[in-house]
Amino acid sequence: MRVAEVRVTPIAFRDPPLLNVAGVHEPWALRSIIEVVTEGGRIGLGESYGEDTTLADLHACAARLAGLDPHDLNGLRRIVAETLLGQQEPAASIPPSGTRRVNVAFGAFEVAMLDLQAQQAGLPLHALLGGAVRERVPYSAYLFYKFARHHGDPGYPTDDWGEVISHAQLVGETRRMVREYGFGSIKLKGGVFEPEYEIESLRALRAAFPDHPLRIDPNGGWSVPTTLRVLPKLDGLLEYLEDPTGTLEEMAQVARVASMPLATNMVTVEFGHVPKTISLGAVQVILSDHHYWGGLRATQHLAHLGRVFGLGISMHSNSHLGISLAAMTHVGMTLPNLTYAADTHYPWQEDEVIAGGKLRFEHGTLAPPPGPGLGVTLDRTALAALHENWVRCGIRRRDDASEMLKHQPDWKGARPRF
Ligand code: GKR
Ligand code: MG
Repeated sequence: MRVAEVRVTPIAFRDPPLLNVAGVHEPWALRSIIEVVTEGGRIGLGESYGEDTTLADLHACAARLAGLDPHDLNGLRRIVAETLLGQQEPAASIPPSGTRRVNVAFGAFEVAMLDLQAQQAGLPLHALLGGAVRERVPYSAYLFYKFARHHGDPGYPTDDWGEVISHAQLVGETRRMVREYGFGSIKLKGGVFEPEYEIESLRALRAAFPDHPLRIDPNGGWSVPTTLRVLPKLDGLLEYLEDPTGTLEEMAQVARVASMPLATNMVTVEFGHVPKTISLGAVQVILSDHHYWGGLRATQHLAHLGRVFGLGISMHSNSHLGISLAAMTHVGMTLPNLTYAADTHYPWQEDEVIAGGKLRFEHGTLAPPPGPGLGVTLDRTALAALHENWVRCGIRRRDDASEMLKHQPDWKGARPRF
């Protein structure tokens, strides 16, 4: 089996006006769809970021992949590193930082090549990855405060979630998400309002959902003094506190006094960050993400390191479609220490690029689509329409801050915000 051609298609899909520390989601979220086509006409799929910088990297690498055996993942890594860094990565050790760009591009193609390997073997991807330790992967309800509508006319109907700013509105959003998807745990995207307000929201959620584990993620929006001030109010309320502060050192200061585990997808984001994370005792849970940790095998390596160092493992998400969700689910099935329900933005996305439409959760969990490989194929009509969105929307880089300034011209985005 040899690669004949690699196609990278930028797409844009509808995204609701979800609030976070950086501002508000724009009307269109960007993504790239990767197709690795073999000489025999088999197609392996991947999904990654759609920002112009990532697209440039993916296109540059894609042009050099013809002739590669999809089993040769070391060969893939070599080509990606040579293309993006102009040289090989050091063999002896992983640098303390700076591998993210290579990891992102490698991860995008690695998923597609693993899809091909598994298709050829006639195995579901989780079997190729070593076998399932669970039949289904649990996901959490990912709550956002949100505006009722986008600023201006995005050219499509307003979403039907309405405004979510008050505690009652947030409880309503959660009730709908739990009713429709069956999620058994809850994550609140924080860093939007004063921490005390968001903690009141958590209390309202606790009252409405007494048995659901809760998390809050201010995305580094709180200073250390602010976090230390509000920590006692969070005692007994959270299964983990995600990225309250913005640096490893700050997380370590918080961790020394926090009663709950600290989780991150912001301060430990490459293997080179792991030694310092451990020596500082900065976090207790790492949110893995195959899109930037370097693919599905890297996700398994990270989970294994978690076992070595006694760290919990969960999964991070950005706005994404079904190829990413299928990949997350396959790898999640193979991680013995996936000790927390994974994040997913999927309920917020109405568009889809895979044939058969949206994947369906049961009791807050997902099993991958049946069949060899990832189990998903492309809906070509949808792909063309989503690509057309990308051509027309003009957004080439996510910019939540500029979008927020359209709603609130006096909004201040400096971090820490509180
Ligand atoms: O989609 O607004 C968002 C999130 O804030 C996202 O950008 C984060 O990367 O979900 C993510 C997180 O857990 O930090
Ligand atoms: Mg996070």
